[in-house]
Amino acid sequence: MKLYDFKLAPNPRRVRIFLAEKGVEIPTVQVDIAKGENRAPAFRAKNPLGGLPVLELDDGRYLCESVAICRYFEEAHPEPPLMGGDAEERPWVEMWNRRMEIEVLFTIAQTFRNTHEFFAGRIPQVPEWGEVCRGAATNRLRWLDEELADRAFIAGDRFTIADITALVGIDFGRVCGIRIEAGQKNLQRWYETVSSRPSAGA
Ligand SMILES: N[C@@H](CCC(=O)N[C@@H](CS)C(=O)NCC(=O)O)C(=O)O
Repeated sequence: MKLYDFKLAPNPRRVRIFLAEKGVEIPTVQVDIAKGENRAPAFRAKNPLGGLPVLELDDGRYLCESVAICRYFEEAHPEPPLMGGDAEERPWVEMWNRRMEIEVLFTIAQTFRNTHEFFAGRIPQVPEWGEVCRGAATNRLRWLDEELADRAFIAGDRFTIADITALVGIDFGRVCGIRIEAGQKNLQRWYETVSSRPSAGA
């Protein structure tokens, strides 16, 4: 088993943090997005969409999508539960993780993809759409600050995959100038808590 990874990209970091929280170590292979290695035929044979991360299983299959890869490890290593400990908790963690994906990570990633020179010439960029996404991401961080007024973590009173998704999204926001604003005390408190976990270094 091995994980196709790129150290600088947020989605592979989601899986690395998840694995660190589980205490699971697997070999990784760096696929350099900056050099376009993820778009080369050798990698597209593994994932035709060219996205990272990809988990190569021992039977030769390639599991794509960060959350699917996390699910694989949640099932194989249930402790500590990061996707909900029981039937009552799982739908809530799923709801919050979806929200962190769609409302935070996606809007920040779309801002980057549509406005940053890194992607110029690599993908069709629509800067106006990037700015719409920047506004949405900024609003979503304000919303998240309000949500975190009465609980420690995104999905409740314990750390879950939803915190991982929000953390990688917010950290990635640096590359396109999206930051936690002064005065967002709940979000800042949460950020300091999750960033101080050893897994955040993954
Ligand atoms: N929904 C996918 C997204 C995969 C994805 O877009 N990964 C980014 C890195 S964060 C990527 O490979 N970008 C390079 C590209 O699109 O060329 C997942 O969660 O794994």
